[in-house]
Amino acid sequence: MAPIEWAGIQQFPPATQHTLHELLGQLKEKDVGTLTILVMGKGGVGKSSTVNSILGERVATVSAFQSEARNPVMFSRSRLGFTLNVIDTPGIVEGGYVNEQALEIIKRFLLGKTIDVLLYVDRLDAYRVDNLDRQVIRAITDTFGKGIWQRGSVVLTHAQLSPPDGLNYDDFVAKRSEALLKYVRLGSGIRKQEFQEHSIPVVLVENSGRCKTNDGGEKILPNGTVWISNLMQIITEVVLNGGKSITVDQKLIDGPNPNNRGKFYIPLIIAFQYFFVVKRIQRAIRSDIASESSPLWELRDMGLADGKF
Ligand SMILES: Nc1nc2c(ncn2[C@@H]2O[C@H](COP(=O)(O)OP(=O)(O)OP(=O)(O)O)[C@@H](O)[C@H]2O)c(=O)[nH]1
Ligand SMILES: [Mg+2]
Repeated sequence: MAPIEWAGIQQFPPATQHTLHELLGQLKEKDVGTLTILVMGKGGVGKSSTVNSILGERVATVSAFQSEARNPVMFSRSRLGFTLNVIDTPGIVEGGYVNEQALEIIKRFLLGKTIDVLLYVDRLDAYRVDNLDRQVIRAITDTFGKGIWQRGSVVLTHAQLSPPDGLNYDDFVAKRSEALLKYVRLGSGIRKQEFQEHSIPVVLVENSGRCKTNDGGEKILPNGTVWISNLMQIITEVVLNGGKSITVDQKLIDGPNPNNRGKFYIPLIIAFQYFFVVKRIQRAIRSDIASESSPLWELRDMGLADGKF
């Protein structure tokens, strides 16, 4: 079934449409004819709203309250021979824990699909990162493998804000990004150096209808960034510069955790250590006992050294 025409693109101001067409052109030039974006994150952070903002259509269900939706939804649109797929997913945190069942449903939904970009969504106006963020990142990493982060970007919604404590906007954004990226690093288990070499972009988003606009009618952030164009630009860069797309196959679904494959050898290593190390120690102890003469420290400990120390 051919995807329906991307009508929403015409909702954007001319300048944004121009940028989007240019980016599609860049992708097609590199033989990328399909772009599949997976949107994930905790509940209520603005995932569905971001999907709607990207498409320029109100298709994903947005709710101010905890949504009942349990199933991912994929929206496919085509434009000039190019196919854009955006996958909205339910939040994967419930009652302070990662909901494994929700993850399982997402995995099964993705079977046979190829993810080109992961958008990990959170809010800019959250002032703390905690262990739960780390667990969410770990759950995503365990599901798709570390490689997903080479195709990942952190999206921060609610970006039209006045920072607290008199901080300036860019400093606030830098601080929040840094804090969150640290948890992405810890949760994904990517080594510090590798993480620095392949930095994960952070993109700001303001989904509210009350977002400020520039003279051309394009939505802008407090620092002047034209955010829809910027978001699509970063997504394009991630595709063109990043690692490999992630194809979700049966092996990824029921196979061992893709990051833990080497752990298969752990029992073998332990057995090896037992035979070669423990046995040798045992032999050494036995020969020690056989040689009878107790060392001075042993005599001392037994109170028999008679002041020889
Ligand atoms: N001001 C503002 N509100 C936003 C933004 N993004 C989302 N919202 C609001 O936040 C609430 C939750 O948004 P959703 O898009 O439904 O969030 P979600 O992550 O899809 O939520 P779940 O699917 O329940 O996990 C809604 O009331 C949105 O209108 C944003 O960038 N700015
Ligand atoms: Mg949603």
